[in-house]
Amino acid sequence: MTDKAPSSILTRRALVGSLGLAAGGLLTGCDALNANPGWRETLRLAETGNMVVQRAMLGREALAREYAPRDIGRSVPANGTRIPADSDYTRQAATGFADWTLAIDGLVEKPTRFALGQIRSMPRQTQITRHDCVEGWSAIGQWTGVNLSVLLDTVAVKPSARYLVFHCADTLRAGPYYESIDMIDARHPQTMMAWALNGELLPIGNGAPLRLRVERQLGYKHAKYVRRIEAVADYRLSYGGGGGYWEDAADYEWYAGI
Ligand SMILES: Nc1nc2c(c(=O)[nH]1)N[C@H]1C(S)=C(S)[C@@H](COP(=O)(O)O)O[C@H]1N2
Ligand SMILES: [Mo]
Repeated sequence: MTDKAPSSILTRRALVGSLGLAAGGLLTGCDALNANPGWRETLRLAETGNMVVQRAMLGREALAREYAPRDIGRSVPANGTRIPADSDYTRQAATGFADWTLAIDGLVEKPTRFALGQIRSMPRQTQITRHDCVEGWSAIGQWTGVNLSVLLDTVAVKPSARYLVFHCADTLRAGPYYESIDMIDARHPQTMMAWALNGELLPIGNGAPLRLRVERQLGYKHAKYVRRIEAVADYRLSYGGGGGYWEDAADYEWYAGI
């Protein structure tokens, strides 16, 4: 990657700014009504309701902390699978993933198989975030990729789809790696399919050629080596029912919020 990736498309300031604007809009030009105690009470109740809703929303939709370039560590350790041994993956890696595709199907209007080159030429975003693994380590890295919403809009996800299941190319002791997230995380402004790390194409250890970044959750949710995303109504019907490899194998929490 020779060009410099632009910074995150949606900054914290932009998010806070839009919320501030919405709140300000509610409070202008109502002096006459404000003199009426009944109306004031109505407003107060509405405000409380808004706060509850907003807090609940912000809890899931707030942005993960972004760091400065000087905070980037020397490398992000490779954890879990470091080199998939599966023959299909090995074959693809040998050609520099020239024929890698990402299929998006299930509950979508237009099931699509994206070529890697297509994905790399889509609008990109870059963010410097901290990866936290349950094993007790964390690492700050700069991730570049396509916002997942761009892909979801292209395939037109159906309203009946409530979760995305990420199918990976690597098989571990208990079976293929997979993960799942809900539509709130899928549509989060920092959720992306990343293809670069620290300004270089994604190394194999970190999930080449394509891995999920879902910044408000712990490391095991960030599926590496993703080759298929399936939109489903219920993740409990896939694989072992837990919604992810470690959820099935070791009872990890399905929602691993941080
Ligand atoms: N396909 C696949 N994805 C995976 C794993 C894996 O073994 N296979 N390990 C998970 C775990 S536990 C962590 S902490 C991160 C590690 O990402 P990294 O190798 O880039 O540090 O990937 C996650 N995604
Ligand atoms: Mo992890």
